[in-house]
Amino acid sequence: MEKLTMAIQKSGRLSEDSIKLLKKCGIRIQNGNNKLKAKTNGFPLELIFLRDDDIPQYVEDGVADAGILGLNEVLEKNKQVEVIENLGFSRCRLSVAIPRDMDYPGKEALNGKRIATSYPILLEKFIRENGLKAEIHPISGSVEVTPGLGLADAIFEIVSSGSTLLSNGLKEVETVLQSEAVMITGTSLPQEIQGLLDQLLFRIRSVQKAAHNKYILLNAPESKLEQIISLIPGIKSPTMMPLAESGWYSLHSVISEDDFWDVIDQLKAAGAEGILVVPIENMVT
Ligand code: PRT
Ligand code: ZN
Repeated sequence: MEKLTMAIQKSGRLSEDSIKLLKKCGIRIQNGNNKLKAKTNGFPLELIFLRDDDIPQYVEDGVADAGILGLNEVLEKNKQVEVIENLGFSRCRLSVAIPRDMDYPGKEALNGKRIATSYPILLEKFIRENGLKAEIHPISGSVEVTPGLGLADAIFEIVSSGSTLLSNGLKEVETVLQSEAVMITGTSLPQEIQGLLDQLLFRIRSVQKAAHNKYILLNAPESKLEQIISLIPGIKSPTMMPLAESGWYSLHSVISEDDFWDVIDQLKAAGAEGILVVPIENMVT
């Protein structure tokens, strides 16, 4: 039987969440992740464990049908691959940072400066698109220490909480890219593999939808039913069950995480009582 081959990061910031996502899709790894390859249970999927830098090349070459890695790395490597899904974890940004006490009237402050980075391709693009003249210093690792050591005037690096910048006396002045983990594939997959990938994507989207929604249960007085039901329309309409106490109903529905607190406030104001909100494991709609 055909199998989908997917490359994920061997060890690093993406590994755990990549495996966790697969697990939520009902996929378990058979023989641990310290080997190069692993079989899985629960889906016709084989995993290859690689450095994230190598994943785009393996996918372009067709050694792996798909891969999970940061968008920043996909764009830097610039291979013939397609980003087919945002996965919502490992969110970070790629930014320009300069010493805290350096003036920054605008991007032109970077003219004539030496910028250290482990993303030279993306930095070159940023410099070109903004018509700047700056010198790129490609280095790997510990980019943030280079201004302090006099090796660079500015840096172009991944920022997450900002604490590494802070502890190195740097300030973020330009956010060039918002990144998160994404799934990539080759540009033309065999039909059968594409079918498997679509099945896997269906599971991933169900898991993501579930993570964005909550199950809500509440008690509503009969006189306020119409108003309360309109606040929690759910997938089709809420479930409604009479309570033992006459004149009261229990309503069950699904609400989105985005307007969660607004809806709760409106429900309370409308007379809902005993509101319970619980996580949803999976959502197949
Ligand atoms: O060994 P391999 O090559 O596979 O791994 P790697 O060392 O290249 O990558 P890894 O595991 O460090 O990161 C993998 C991916 O995670 C990156 O490509 C990003 O897409 C994403 N990611 C999310 C991050 C961060 N957050 C992050 N904070 N990657 C790196 N950092 C580093 C950053 O380089 C900087 O030095 O953390 C520091 C900044 O963090 P804050 O929180 O102090 O701002
Ligand atoms: Zn890497």
